[in-house]
Amino acid sequence: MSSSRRTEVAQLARRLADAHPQQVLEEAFQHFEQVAISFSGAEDVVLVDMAAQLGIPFRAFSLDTGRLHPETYRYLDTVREHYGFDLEFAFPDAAEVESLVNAKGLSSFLADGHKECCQARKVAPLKRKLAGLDAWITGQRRDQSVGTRGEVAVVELDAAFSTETRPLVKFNPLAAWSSAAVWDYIRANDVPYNPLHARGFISIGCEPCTRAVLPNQHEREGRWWWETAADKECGLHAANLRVVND
Ligand code: ADX
Ligand code: SF4
Repeated sequence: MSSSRRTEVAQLARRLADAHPQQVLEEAFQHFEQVAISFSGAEDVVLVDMAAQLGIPFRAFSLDTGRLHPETYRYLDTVREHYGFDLEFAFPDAAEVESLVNAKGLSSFLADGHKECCQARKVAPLKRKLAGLDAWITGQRRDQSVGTRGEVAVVELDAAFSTETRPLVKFNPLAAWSSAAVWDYIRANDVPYNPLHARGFISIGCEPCTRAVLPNQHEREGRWWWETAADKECGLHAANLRVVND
C-alpha cells in the first residue's frame, strides 16, 4: 500500500478525530468517489438521516443475511421510502449457505459459535461489496463494547479488508457518540426507527442471535448471549480496531 495513501488517511484521521458525525460524512463523500454507508437497520439510521440532510447523493447498503427479523425487513423498506433512495442489498452466496446448512442444520451457531455462519452470511457478502468501494462508513461506537470497540477511530485504514493494491478507508463517524446522544438525535429529528427498539432491543442483528435486554443490561448482552463477551464480533469489525497513527 502506498505511503502517500497512509499519510493522507492519517491526516484525515487527525483532522476529523473530534468532528461532528455529519462533517465526517460530508468529507467522506467529498474525498472518495466510491463510498457507501453500511446500514444494519438499527440506530445507525442516524447516518442515513445525516447524509440525507446534506442534500447530496449518497449510497448505503445492507447485508441481508436471510435471518433478520421481519420487523427489520419492513423497516429497511421504510427507510428506503422515507429518504427516497435506492438502498442496496448484498446477499450471501447461495451455494456457501446451502453447504453449511445441509451439513450442520439451521442453528449450527448455537453449538459451534457464530463465526462460521457469520462468515457465510455477513462477512463474505461484505467482502464482495467492499471490493467495489474505496471507503465505507459504519455506525460503530466505542460505547457499544469497551472490550472490542473502545479504540475505534473516526477514520482508519481498514486492517481487515484492505489489500496491498486496494487500500480501503473506514469511517466510523459515530465513534465518540454515546447511545444517549444517538437517541437524542433520533427523537429531535423525527428519524424513523426500527420498532424492535421499543420492545427492549438495543443492538439488533439476526433474529436467532439477538434478544431484548433488561434495564441497565449492556446492549452487547443481547447479542450471541451464549458466548463470552470477547467473542462478540462477527468478522465485520473484528480485525479492525487499529488506530491510524503514522
Ligand atoms: S455486528 O458486527 O455486531 O453485527 P453491529 O450490529 O454492532 O455489528 O453494527 C455495527 C455496524 O456494523 C453498523 O452500524 C453497520 O455499519 C455495520 N453492520 C452491522 N450489521 C450490518 C448489516 N446487516 N448490514 C450492513 N451493515 C451492518
Ligand atoms: Fe448466522 Fe447468527 Fe451470524 Fe446471523 S448473527 S449470520 S444467524 S450466526
